[in-house]
Order: sequence, then structure tokens, then C-alpha cells
Amino acid sequence: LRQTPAILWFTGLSGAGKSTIANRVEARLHASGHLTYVLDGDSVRLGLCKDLGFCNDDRRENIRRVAEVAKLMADAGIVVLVCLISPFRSDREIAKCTAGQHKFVEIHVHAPLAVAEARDTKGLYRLARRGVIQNFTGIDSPYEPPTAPDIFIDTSSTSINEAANTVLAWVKSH
Ligand code: GGZ
Repeated sequence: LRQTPAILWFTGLSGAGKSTIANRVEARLHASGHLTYVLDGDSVRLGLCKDLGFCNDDRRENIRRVAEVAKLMADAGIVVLVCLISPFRSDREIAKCTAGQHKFVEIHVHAPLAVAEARDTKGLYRLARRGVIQNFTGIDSPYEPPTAPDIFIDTSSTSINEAANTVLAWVKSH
């Protein structure tokens, strides 16, 4: 097994494609002998972060906890792929500091809001537009795009495979 700890931090709107790309990257890393783990907002919010909602403070706490767990996993030699909207620059900055000596790769998975909203795989945008869900990122809660991400992917013009290749190429060259 290859011990190559790193934290690949995928940030972007709901429906931008963070989890899809991260899962593809994970499969490829795993196949080449790396220890990997995906920490996804969806799943951590069922357990570790069950008590948290979507106000700014709860998002900050969600991101803080996941960053701490990612660090522990990286300490164990794992390549951790984090998929969180993580909409605020300051929170992503804290996550980066938490990573400490581990390589931290900020990956902005971008899709224009109209594209993410049209995908609406879980019907959440529709509920947000109707006001059934509040504080929805992109609708009535802001997303602050990274100003200098390590990797930028526009999923409205890039296939999952191309996106995964971009991430893997970057990781291998660093
Ligand atoms: C944003 C929400 C909201 C609100 C539920 N705002 O596409 P999804 O469904 O599967 O992923 C989204 C997920 C976002 O959780 P994160 O932990 O990534 O967010 S953060 O980093 O800001 O803490 C979405 C769903 O939860 N969801 N309500 N109001 N996304």
C-alpha cells in the first residue's frame, strides 16, 4: 500500500459535480494502490454532523469537524477527498490551516447556477425556489468562489472523465 497522505478539497455549489468527480478520482487512486476515503457532506451530515443545519455558524462547524477528521485520516496515510459546498473563503482557509503539513489541494468544481439548478438531481433547488428550504447556497445563501484554487473545473464544459484526469494529473505532478 502506498502511503501518500493528501487532502483533496472539492468546493462548489450543490449539483456542481463534486461527489461525482471525487468518486471517480478515488476509484482511480484506489486502483493504483493508494489508501483513500471520501468525506462527503451528505454522509457526514447523517452522523458526525447530524446536529448541524445550514446557517453560517453550522456550516462553519461542519467544515471544521470534517477538516479535523480529514487531518486525522491523512495522518494515517490516507488520501482524503472532501466534498463540501464550503461556501465561505474564511472556512476553507481554516480547513487549509487544519491540514497542517499535509498537502491540501483546493479544487473548485464550478457549474453556472442555471446549470446546477437545471440538473436538480435531488429536487432541492426547486424546494429552495419555492421557499420550502431556506439558506440554500446559490439561492438565498452566498457562495464565495475561490480566488486562486489549485484546480478549476467547469462541469458545464468538462466530462467527468476529463475532470478526473485533470485532478489525477495535478496530484501526480505534485
Ligand atoms: C445547501 C443543502 C441545503 C442548503 C440541504 N444549502 O447536493 P446535495 O444536497 O446532496 O449536497 C448539499 C448538501 C450540502 O451540505 P454540505 O455539508 O456540503 O454544506 S456546507 O459545506 O455548506 O456545510 C445539498 C444538501 O446538503 N442541502 N439543505 N440549505 N445545501
